[in-house]
Amino acid sequence: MAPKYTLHYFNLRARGEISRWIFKYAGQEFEDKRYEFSEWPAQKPNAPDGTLPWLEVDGKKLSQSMAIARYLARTFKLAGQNAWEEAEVDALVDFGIDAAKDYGTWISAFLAKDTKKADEIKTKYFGEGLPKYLDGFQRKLAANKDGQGFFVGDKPTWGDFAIVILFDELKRLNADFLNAYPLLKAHSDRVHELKGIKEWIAARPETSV
Ligand SMILES: N[C@@H](CCC(=O)N[C@@H](CS)C(=O)NCC(=O)O)C(=O)O
Repeated sequence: MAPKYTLHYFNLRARGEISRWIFKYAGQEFEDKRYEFSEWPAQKPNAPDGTLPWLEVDGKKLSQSMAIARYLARTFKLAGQNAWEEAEVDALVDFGIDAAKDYGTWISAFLAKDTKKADEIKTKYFGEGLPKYLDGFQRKLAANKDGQGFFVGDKPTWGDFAIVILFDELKRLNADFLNAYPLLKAHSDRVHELKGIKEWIAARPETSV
């Protein structure tokens, strides 16, 4: 019998969204369990690391968003076709985490309602911090099939999902930031059109992050 999957997370995209895209692209049923912040204190003791997200697979519990996404990607053949491709995908995902570092700083300043500081960090991020990563992403993409396909190999991987999800979040702050990167922009469009992903983007709950 197929395993039963439940993804426990807040009602946010944030650290839960890569795993949701993997399920949707794989056409795998799962329970998308979303907690309100007020429900969390009572739920916290059930989470293996005391944090969200966590994944339940037939009663077994797995914590840590990236371990969960990597496990699902391996399970549904979205992690790369061999050990080298898997490593390239992991490197791509980690590069995405590096690229997002200052974004987290911006969010913290914003949540602390220090809007002046948030604006300063945001301007610096899009003007100085992010471009070197965008150059790097475009270089990686261009090195595979002239940038006309996906980042690694000849089909989508969870690395493509991780980067497009990051870019979608950044677009909410600065709609035009990909204009100078036509290959990356076309890649995002390609991923958004994938079966399962397109329907999910249209149907998912609207949330702040
Ligand atoms: N490294 C962990 C971080 C998990 C994390 O900090 N989750 C936040 C929500 S995004 C959380 O659980 N906050 C509530 C708490 O720590 O009690 C992961 O990637 O899963």
